[in-house]
Amino acid sequence: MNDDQMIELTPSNPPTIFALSSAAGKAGVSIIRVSGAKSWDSCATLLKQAKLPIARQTKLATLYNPDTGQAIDSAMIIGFKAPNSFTGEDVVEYHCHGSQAIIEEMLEVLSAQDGHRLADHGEFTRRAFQNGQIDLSQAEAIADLIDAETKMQKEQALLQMGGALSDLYNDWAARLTKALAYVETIIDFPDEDIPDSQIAQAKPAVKALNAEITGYLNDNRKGERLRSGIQIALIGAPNAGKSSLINILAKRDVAIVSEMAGTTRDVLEVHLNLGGYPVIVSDTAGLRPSDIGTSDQDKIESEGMRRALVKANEADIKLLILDASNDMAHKETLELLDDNAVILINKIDAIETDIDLFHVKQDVPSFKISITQNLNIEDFLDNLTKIIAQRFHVSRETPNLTRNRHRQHLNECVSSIETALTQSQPELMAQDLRFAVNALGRITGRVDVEDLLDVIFKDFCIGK
Ligand SMILES: Nc1nc2c(ncn2[C@@H]2O[C@H](COP(=O)(O)OP(=O)(O)OP(=O)(O)O)[C@@H](O)[C@H]2O)c(=O)[nH]1
Ligand SMILES: [Mg+2]
Repeated sequence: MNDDQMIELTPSNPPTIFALSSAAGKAGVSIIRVSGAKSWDSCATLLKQAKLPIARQTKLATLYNPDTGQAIDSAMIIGFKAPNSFTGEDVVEYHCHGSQAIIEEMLEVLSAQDGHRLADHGEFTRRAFQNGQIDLSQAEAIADLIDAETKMQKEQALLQMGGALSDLYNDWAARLTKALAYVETIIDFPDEDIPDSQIAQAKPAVKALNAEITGYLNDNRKGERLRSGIQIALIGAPNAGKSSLINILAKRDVAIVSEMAGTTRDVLEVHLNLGGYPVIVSDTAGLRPSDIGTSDQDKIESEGMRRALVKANEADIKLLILDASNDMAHKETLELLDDNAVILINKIDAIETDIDLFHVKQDVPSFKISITQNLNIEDFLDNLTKIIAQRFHVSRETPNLTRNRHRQHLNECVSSIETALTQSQPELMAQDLRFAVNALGRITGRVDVEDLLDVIFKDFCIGK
């Protein structure tokens, strides 16, 4: 675009944007997307004499470089008329052969077209939001869907993109607005025959809603965990078999295994897909009594143990590994027993008689395995997947909160509701309820969020 083609960047006259929307590099097909008021004009230029495609119908045609008159490619073209497109604007997509030369020439030709410029990160999705095609939580879900590496990450993103979280937030906002309207009636008609107890009557619905939102907030961040990976820490005495287990899980020798106690010193992480759930398994240093000595080696081991304990505390699931052939009641390991623990009794091949778990809380899931002899490993993994599925499942009925941004606004909402509930003056209660509704509106973008947009869309790729 040269200077005399520069167009004003106002919301009413946004430039037409274009980008390679499929992945860069050689491919069977590459898709170049153009969105904006002039997208059909550039299509006419590229088609030369040929007729434009009918909206929403594909057309196979030769695309020409208007400068050279030479063919660029034979491509499939599909066009959309505003507002019936992803961005809500006129859109034309070119499905070209996925060659570097074709992509480069297409982008070069498009950049020379009147009012066209290369799209910024996430700009197509941003326009879809700004044109009311989707709300902000749906826009975020598009980024998650593209980033999804496992089935459950994909399901969570798909539900959110389909509006599961939007519906939830909008329902909460509608219920709050109803309560607000009720309180405002009291303000608007102070002289009418509305008893003071009316304000008391508005409170139960607001209280119930507060409890519901708080319930969602106390969800152990399972939606965020699903996005980033569920943390599983392998914890146990030296030589219990932690590194042997991580190697089996990773299906490769990621960690050194040896009969020398204290082999692992640092935390080693492996990313896995367990039954569709993304998990990050950490191998850690074996735990021993803390007064192990003051030599340099002891200091390194102490630091390893400190890191192991940090991992254990951060983990969503702690796999406490006990050695059936050695100290089954290993104190430092069993001290970490809590609701997040799963017990693994390893090396059952090395003992003659069966063992019981008299020293362990009954309600903690426990499994007896032998890693080296491959005994019960599959059964253990199936059950571990079930435990994960139970805690991190994805459902439309109770969609997971997936971002800290949502959580922050929900916390603002809850604190405004709590203040509202303490107010005896209807005016003050109404004001707090309005704050609470606005906090919800900022999640979906119904309330002014211009300041948030740059932050939200900067993580998107160009072309999304
Ligand atoms: N008999 C038997 N030996 C096992 C089993 N699993 C692991 N081992 C052996 O136990 C020893 C210690 O295994 P590692 O996996 O290095 O143990 P670790 O818990 O990582 O030990 P540290 O890194 O020192 O904390 C190795 O010699 C393994 O081959 C098992 O199921 N049965
Ligand atoms: Mg180890």
